[in-house]
Amino acid sequence: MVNRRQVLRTAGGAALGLGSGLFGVSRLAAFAAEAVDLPFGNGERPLVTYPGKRAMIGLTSRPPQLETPFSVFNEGLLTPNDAFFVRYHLADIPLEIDPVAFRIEVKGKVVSPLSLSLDDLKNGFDPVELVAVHQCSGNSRGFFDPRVGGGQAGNGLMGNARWKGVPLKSILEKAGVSAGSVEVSFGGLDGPVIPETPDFAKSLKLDHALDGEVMLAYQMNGEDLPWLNGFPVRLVVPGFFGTYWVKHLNEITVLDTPLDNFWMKTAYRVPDNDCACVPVGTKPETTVPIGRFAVRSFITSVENGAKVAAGQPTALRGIAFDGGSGIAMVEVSADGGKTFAPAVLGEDLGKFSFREWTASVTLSAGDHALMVRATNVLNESQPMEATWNPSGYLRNVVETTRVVAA
Ligand SMILES: Nc1nc2c(c(=O)[nH]1)N[C@H]1C(S)=C(S)[C@@H](COP(=O)(O)O)O[C@H]1N2
Ligand SMILES: [Mo]
Repeated sequence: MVNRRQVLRTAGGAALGLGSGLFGVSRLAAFAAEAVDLPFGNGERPLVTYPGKRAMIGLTSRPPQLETPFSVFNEGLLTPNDAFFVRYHLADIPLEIDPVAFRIEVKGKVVSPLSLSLDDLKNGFDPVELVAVHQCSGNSRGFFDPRVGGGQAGNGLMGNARWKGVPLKSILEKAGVSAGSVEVSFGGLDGPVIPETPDFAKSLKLDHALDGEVMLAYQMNGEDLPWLNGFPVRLVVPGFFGTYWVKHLNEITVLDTPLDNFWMKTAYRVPDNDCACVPVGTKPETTVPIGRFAVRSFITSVENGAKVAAGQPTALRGIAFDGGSGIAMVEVSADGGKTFAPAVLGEDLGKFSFREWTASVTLSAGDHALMVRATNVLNESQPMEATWNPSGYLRNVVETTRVVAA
């Protein structure tokens, strides 16, 4: 069999060695040809290249964590695979996977445990396709004021892709969920470097796992999943934050008690109230696992600080999304939020997708604060003032883009 083993390769074609390879800090520096400055304190980041990726904003190198340069979101509604963000928790990421030997074990409280090959997955079930936004809980954390701990990201830990795979429901139905089960947990091929670090695993409530929307995806935008985005199979949990989108998925376990590991019980929790927020600097009394995305919208066609022509129309374009009800309305303000006018919504790729919007503003000479605000089908919108929580999750304030008209 030719090319049976698939190995994460560098652009030059050499297989990565463990330890000294691409993921060493020294090598990363060699790849950092340019730098970018994210618009908050200590926002200087190298632009780095990894196998299968164009120049990306480097957040950490062990494990690789890459942010999408924001200009990519103006290129189209789907985020190209080579520009899609990368997030890992544990440094021991898989560098070599045999797609023929690869198996997904379906186990725990099931009638018949399964051991699924890629071929079983691709040919043994009816495939589905869905366009959905994927977003890290820590997207935009660098804008929190006061600042909070964790990866200091700009707005590039999100992306929109067409996912193809098999509904988790079909797999669980084939295995047969035993009576009394409450959750399903998911684990991937990556692991901690030292045994004291808790391995990454996440769980979903059983009814969520069986909703028919949660998917085991093996394709992204018509191609195999990029290695760093979870090759060969990842979980896609439409509308929910990326922490549940387990990559290199190889273990599905049906549970009769809730998963209470570090990643469910301690990390990725938000204040248990409507805004998932607390007064600045305080701690929530009770928390719940993070869930769906809040409504967000961005101007992508003009950058902060851009110069535009005074006295004539400036075309604006951007994106909006929410946790899966769909975008009902987008409005734009050219006067710092005093008045808003409706934007025109673009093509509808489905309720989990980025929704494009366009608008036109005519600005007098001088400085202007452009703002965009989206409202979803549930009539939820975005706050004019940023909310706060100690983990830096769920930023969804109405964003401001400052421009100079001349
Ligand atoms: N196996 C594995 N899956 C994982 C993670 C991880 O560390 N290991 N991180 C999660 C988090 S927090 C996010 S935001 C997404 C990132 O997915 P991406 O790298 O494809 O963008 O993967 C999720 N799935
Ligand atoms: Mo994340």
